[in-house]
Amino acid sequence: MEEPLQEDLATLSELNEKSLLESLSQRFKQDKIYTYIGDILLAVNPFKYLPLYEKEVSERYKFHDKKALPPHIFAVADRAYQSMMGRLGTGPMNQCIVISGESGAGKTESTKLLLRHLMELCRANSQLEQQILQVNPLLEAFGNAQTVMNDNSSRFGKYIQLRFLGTSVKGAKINEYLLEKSRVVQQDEGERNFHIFYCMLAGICPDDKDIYGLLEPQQYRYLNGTSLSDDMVNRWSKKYADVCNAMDMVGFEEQEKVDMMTILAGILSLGNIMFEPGEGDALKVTESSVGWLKAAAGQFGVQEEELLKSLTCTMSVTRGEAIRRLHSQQQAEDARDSIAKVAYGRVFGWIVSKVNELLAPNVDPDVELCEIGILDIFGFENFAVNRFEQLCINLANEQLQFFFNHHIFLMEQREYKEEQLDWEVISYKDNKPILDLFLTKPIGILSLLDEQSAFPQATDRNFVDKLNSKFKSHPNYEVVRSHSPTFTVVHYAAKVQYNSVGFLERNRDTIPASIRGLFINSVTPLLSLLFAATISRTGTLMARKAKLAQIAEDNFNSTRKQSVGAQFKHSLGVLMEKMFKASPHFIRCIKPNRTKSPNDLDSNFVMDQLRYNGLLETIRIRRDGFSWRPTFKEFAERYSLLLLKTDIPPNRESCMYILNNTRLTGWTCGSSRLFFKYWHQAELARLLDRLGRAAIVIQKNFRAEICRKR
Ligand code: AOV
Ligand code: MG
Repeated sequence: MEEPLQEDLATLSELNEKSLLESLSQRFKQDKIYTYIGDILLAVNPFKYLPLYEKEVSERYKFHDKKALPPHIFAVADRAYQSMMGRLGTGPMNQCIVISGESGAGKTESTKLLLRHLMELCRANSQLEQQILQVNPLLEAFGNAQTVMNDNSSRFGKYIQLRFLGTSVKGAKINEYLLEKSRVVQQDEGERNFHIFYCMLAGICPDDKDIYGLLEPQQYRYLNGTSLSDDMVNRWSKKYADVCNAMDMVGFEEQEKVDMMTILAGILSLGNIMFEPGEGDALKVTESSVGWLKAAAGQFGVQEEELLKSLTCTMSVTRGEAIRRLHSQQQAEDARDSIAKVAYGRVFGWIVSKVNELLAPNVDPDVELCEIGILDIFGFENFAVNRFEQLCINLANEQLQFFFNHHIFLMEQREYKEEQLDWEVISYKDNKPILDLFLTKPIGILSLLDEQSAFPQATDRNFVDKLNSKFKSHPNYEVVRSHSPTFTVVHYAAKVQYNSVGFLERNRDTIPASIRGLFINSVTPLLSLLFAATISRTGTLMARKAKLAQIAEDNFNSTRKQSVGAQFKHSLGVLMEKMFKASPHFIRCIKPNRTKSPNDLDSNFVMDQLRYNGLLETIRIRRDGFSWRPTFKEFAERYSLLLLKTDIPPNRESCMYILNNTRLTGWTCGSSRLFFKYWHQAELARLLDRLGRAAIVIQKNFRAEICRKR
């Protein structure tokens, strides 16, 4: 007979790296991809379809008893929902579900499953719930792309906040973080542009294709000459239908969709424009790209000469005099690429702000809503070449690891100490020094980058020299001796070598005023709106655009002058603050192998992830520690019901009295609070529930009695 497999690793009697790996890989072999560590869920990506998410399964996990069913992602959604409503341990409060794991580990799939189950829990099948579910395909089309690590890799981070009133969902809000815009103009070997381009080219009907002026994918430089096989055409065109459907469901207007597609077509044409020396110092477009210039100008709704001007020269005003500076070939190509990036970035930002506008809760502003947030960021990345984007992505992952450590190890053990519990300290790998290396002012990587970005003459090499001189003895920094300007950061997950070429430019991310001017005057309403937003304060906007511009401005304005790094740091800070105030639920995704294959668990690769995630220590603290620590007051107020009383003093004695009545074991008592194991919350909820049911029976009998007497 087979030995039963441990569903909760916090109950492993023998605990070491080997036994942990053994348990996980045995479970994986039987397609048991979910495992608990106390209240934390481990999810190993199966890379194949598993019949785990059918409607019946979802039904079974609704308001279920955790112990009665195998570990599941639906159980996490269920617990967050129950906790939000105050049915578990605490009063009603905001929740956040934090999903982590490296690129391709399964965070985005998990997010979708969580959303689905949460919508099931709300029971009703209203339009709003359908809209919320349709947001994902839409955002994925525009924000995901194939990378060497993941065929559907998120190239932006998102925090989805579901807003509830009582048990029903009233709206949602999405915060997005740092879309990897550079992908629009350049992809490395084995990688692709954002999905939407292929969807559009494969799925659009021939008539529309003519209207938008679209050609075959292999003709576009920004798509790296990719041609689509029949199979791919089928897949992508189905996706295109989904995207169109999602836009309709969420509530995009026809004209908006047309504008958006036209802008995307314009970006593709723009990418094909090449330059060569013309008369004197001036540049001209090559003969073969004259057509592309015409096409791009048409698609962007601007004058061909104006577009050419903004590509080939920069206008500036010095002492009241307009000065024209001609571009070099390189500068013209950079201008072309930066127009493409900024246009795409703004379309994406606009989609998100539009979604938020459409999903905003329609309730009185005074009504307080409860929230469940789901964080799905881009996972840790280590490519052959790592750029500014990877630096930001990996910083976000450090921040998340810090959040995890803080909750699981730091806060918990700090309370043991404060309350003088007899406790043998569990040490963990603290990544605070790495966060400091990035974020400290005035000498952290990001502030040094800002400092250098402010000098027009500084180079990417200067920046690395600065880093080398400041951090050469930092334990998480390594100087690299190389011709190219590179440096290494020893991250919590792995050592990553960054190539700083383009760091300054990407951090500045400025758009030349002439480009802004060009697009504001576009006859494509959406394009004009997207660029008008940033100058609306000068009052140059037409009244018709004012409201729309305000919406867009909310989205862009705060970000106008700051560098990309500073802005990212700020938004991470705001996110963390929000998450620290909520009650967290953790899902740790594990990638079983590097090759995206099913039925293959690479022990060394998985062990690495278990180690850098600190999972052994996590199991130890969940096994031996007390993850739920209410104060005497919190506990007495909530559980005095168990004594069928509500008016007992909220002190230690009352708590003892209540607890001694329950036959619960394994808890302990500090000087101002109680210390419970992770499973106690559910047991107490069960007791309350039973009592509730008993009360109903008593009431029924009582009523029956009265009826009989009458
Ligand atoms: P990620 O979000 O963690 O990576 P995804 O959620 O996109 O990773 O998962 C990568 C791929 O793994 C998916 O496209 C699926 O093919 C497969 N997969 C993940 N979870 C499951 C599951 N539960 N069942 C079946 N297949 C699954 V990144 O976004 O790259 O960090 O930036
Ligand atoms: Mg993802």
